Amino acid sequence: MSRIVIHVDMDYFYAAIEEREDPSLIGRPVVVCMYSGRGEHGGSVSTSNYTAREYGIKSGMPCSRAIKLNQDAVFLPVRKEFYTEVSDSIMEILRLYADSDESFEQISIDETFIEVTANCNGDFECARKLGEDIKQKILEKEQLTCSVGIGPNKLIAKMASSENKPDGLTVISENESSSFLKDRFPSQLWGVGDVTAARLEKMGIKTVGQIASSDIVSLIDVFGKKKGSWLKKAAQGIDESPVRQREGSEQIGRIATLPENSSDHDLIMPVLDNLADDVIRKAIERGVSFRQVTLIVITSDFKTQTRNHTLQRAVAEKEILRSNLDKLLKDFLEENKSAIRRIGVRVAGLQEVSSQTTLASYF
Ligand code: DCP
Ligand code: CA
Ligand code: CA
Repeated sequence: MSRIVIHVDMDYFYAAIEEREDPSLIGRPVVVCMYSGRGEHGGSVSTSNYTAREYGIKSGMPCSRAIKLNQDAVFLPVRKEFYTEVSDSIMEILRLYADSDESFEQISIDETFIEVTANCNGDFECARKLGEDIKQKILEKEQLTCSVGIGPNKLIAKMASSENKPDGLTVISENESSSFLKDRFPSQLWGVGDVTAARLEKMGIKTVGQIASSDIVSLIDVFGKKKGSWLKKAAQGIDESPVRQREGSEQIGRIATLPENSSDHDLIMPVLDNLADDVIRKAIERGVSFRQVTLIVITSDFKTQTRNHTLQRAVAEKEILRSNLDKLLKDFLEENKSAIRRIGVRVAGLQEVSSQTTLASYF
């Protein structure tokens, strides 16, 4: 059975959020800048929308240069906190598709690997449907587009997602991997940087296919054992690295089955209260506070839904958790008629509690 990994990358993320918040920006070149505070235009470009990219404006370039490329572009300062909140909500949506909590790997603010091997039983058509569903959910809930890549491992999934950007969906099955790779420049292989690309060029290697058919001994000669064997495998589309939860992206969660299916707030809340107690106890044990509160609901028809809320600051206080869950549950019950079967609590955005004073305020 083939492994199946989904890679999701949001399109022009910071700029897309700014467009969503202010639709009058749509159609104009938008540049999001990380201002350094030195001079009016000191700083570098975080990202730009696709209209601005047509003028050559790119991530990483000085903002002063971007202005020269297009004086009429809209320049906006980075709002990192806000983008992180949006990112958290997107991750909440994506998490539900993973085989398990451990098979979900967020690699940056707008990018994630999701292992769906078990969920799809190795069937790429099933994975394609999940990919379509992911795109639709993110669009519905966040009004943002993303590009999805699906492959037999992280390497292929990652490269597939940039194939049809923006708003793309590209599926590359195990059989298609080598033809997908073979005519590309070595620099396009995920993990090959400028230095490696230049060395390969010197060896007369111009395509990924040529790496794949190179003698491994000569690759190891030039790149050393580790990198040399990695190159040989990667060029053939082989990548065994697991999808795994990153440190700092952990969460604490508890879930329970109700004594009977119910849509009665007064009946459900005591169960939720106990779960919240457990979660707080665990957070205190681990010395962490949290910023994101999620209510998980599994209805009598076995559908899973979540509702989440991001707090102003990280806390680990029972009362705050309880009142947020209470509100999320009320909102849910107002919108939904089907009875609830299982209920759960999850907190994320965990932060180490460093100072004693903050710890004391737990109790
Ligand atoms: N970012 C940044 N500085 C960089 C690169 C990126 O601050 N040098 C931020 C802004 C981006 C976000 O990270 O919106 C995600 O980076 P990506 O490389 O995924 O770029 P985008 O999402 O902006 O565009 P694309 O549609 O090409 O993925
Ligand atoms: Ca992106
Ligand atoms: Ca990215």
